[in-house]
Amino acid sequence: MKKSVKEALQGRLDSGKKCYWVLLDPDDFSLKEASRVAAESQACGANALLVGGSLIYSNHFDQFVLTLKENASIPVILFPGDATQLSRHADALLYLSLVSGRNPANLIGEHVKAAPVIKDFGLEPISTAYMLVESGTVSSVEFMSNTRPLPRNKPEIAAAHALAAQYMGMSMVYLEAGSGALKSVPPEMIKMVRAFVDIPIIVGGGICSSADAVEKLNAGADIIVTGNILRKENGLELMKEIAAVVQQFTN
Ligand code: 1GP
Repeated sequence: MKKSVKEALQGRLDSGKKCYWVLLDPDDFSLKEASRVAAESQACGANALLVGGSLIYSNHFDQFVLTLKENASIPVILFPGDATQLSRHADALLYLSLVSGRNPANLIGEHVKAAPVIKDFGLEPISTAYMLVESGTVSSVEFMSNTRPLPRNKPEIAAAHALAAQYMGMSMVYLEAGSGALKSVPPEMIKMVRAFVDIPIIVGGGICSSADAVEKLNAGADIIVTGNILRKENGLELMKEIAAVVQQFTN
């Protein structure tokens, strides 16, 4: 039987390897660009493609996901900002609870709306504790969710949130500085979360170089996410470098 996305991911992490995921916001790419970026991301060594955004105003979401599936064989995982960002063409979705905030819509409300659609589409939900970390400016997630991020110099608060999420049965923790963050998630915070939880830790937001990625991996991250670098002139080169250090990393 084919392994689920989560089983395949866990198998990779259990063998001591790390993962690199590339995030694509459907607003940033035409379908033609998406097909090229999907193939290039896979060629660079990305382990999965994430699709989503805090606010999406383009109307090609479903077709966008299908285009990625048609042009890459790595899993396409939804990273939805709300219950409207669903597609039957994806392999799985991060069933994100914004546990750093106290907005019931982002803790359970959108999940209730999405659940019957997820079942109907046969999508694999991966329950994920989404934790927004203060990063120097107001992020789209902060504004759209109307929640406050975790203070970046209080790793113990982040660790307590992550542990609570693990105790509640969530499968992964996502430490998020926000797309295009000026300051990425501090290593001290990743270290403390790592010391508290056994579940995989995803880190994203403001990671722009292989050195940034290595810093997060050394601190205990399992999965590195980048999005914005794709829009830089040398984005492809940066992606290759990040993919290389993630693939070669050993504890
Ligand atoms: C944002 O963590 C992701 O949700 C990626 O952030 O776009 O800054 O790489 P960047």
